[in-house]
Amino acid sequence: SVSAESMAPSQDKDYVKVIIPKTQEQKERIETSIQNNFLFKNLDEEQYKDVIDAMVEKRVLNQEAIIKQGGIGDFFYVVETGTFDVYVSKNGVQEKVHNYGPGGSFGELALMYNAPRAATVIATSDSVLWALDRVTFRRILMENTSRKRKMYESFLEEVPILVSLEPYERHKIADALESAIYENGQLVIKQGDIGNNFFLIESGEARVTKIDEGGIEHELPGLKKGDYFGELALLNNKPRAVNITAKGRLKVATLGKKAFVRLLGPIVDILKRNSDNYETITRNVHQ
Ligand code: 1OR
Repeated sequence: SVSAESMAPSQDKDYVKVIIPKTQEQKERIETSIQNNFLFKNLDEEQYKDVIDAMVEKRVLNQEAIIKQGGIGDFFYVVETGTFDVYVSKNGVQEKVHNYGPGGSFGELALMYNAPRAATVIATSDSVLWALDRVTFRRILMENTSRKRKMYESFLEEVPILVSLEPYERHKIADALESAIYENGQLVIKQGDIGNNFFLIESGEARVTKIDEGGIEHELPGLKKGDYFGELALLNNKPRAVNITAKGRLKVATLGKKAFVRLLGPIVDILKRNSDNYETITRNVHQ
């Protein structure tokens, strides 16, 4: 429309939509496969429909290589059923670096950066994939994805707990993060509540307090930019152990529980080890 064009004058309208005819049943299978995938969040109705229209069903056999490192990027893939292993070869040595199951997706890097495929992806069972062509991927999914990865990149690089991760692992975290603002005095976490989110402090500070059995609130060491909180309830499936309150204006980036488990798996041991320190701190509170 005219108004849309005037709002986005530089946008390239010179494309033909890819439409691969499919049954209602196929469309439903795609919707199920992408429903928990962060790359497909925040699409408007038309974009969502265009993505589903453009996807192609691809059945692969166990041990088939769907992507070869160094190859040209043609498609982005979403896993409907089955499992995949990812290998990166460096100096002639091939190393398994990752794996995917239903709902996972891969092959975005070569499309985003016009780069050769960064890894080899091999099916480890007979599987069903949905493939999205490069042009549709770039037109609809890329902007959001690269905006978020860029937005959180420098911040995540400076979060101490995440330094041991690969850059690509931080990218995946960026895909899943949502920012939220709390004003001075606002409660972010309430002691005793069920925990659903993990938090990183993007800017500002937070107060930490614990109410003892006698109902008295004790002040614990506070939190600042780059610190994290909210992991304990998620690690242990226990109620929130403390209150966290914004001290001034507080900006946090949050991960839901499922994303936390999936994306922070490699550092769970560090998180657990760090949480042993809390016991020393809280023990002092009860004395
Ligand atoms: P692609 O288009 O380059 C291969 O094709 C895909 O494998 C790639 O997009 C990613 O979607 C996916 N490094 C690079 N690519 C990876 C990695 C990875 N894991 C999955 N892919 N890792 C870093 C290894 C040094 C593994 C991080 C856990």
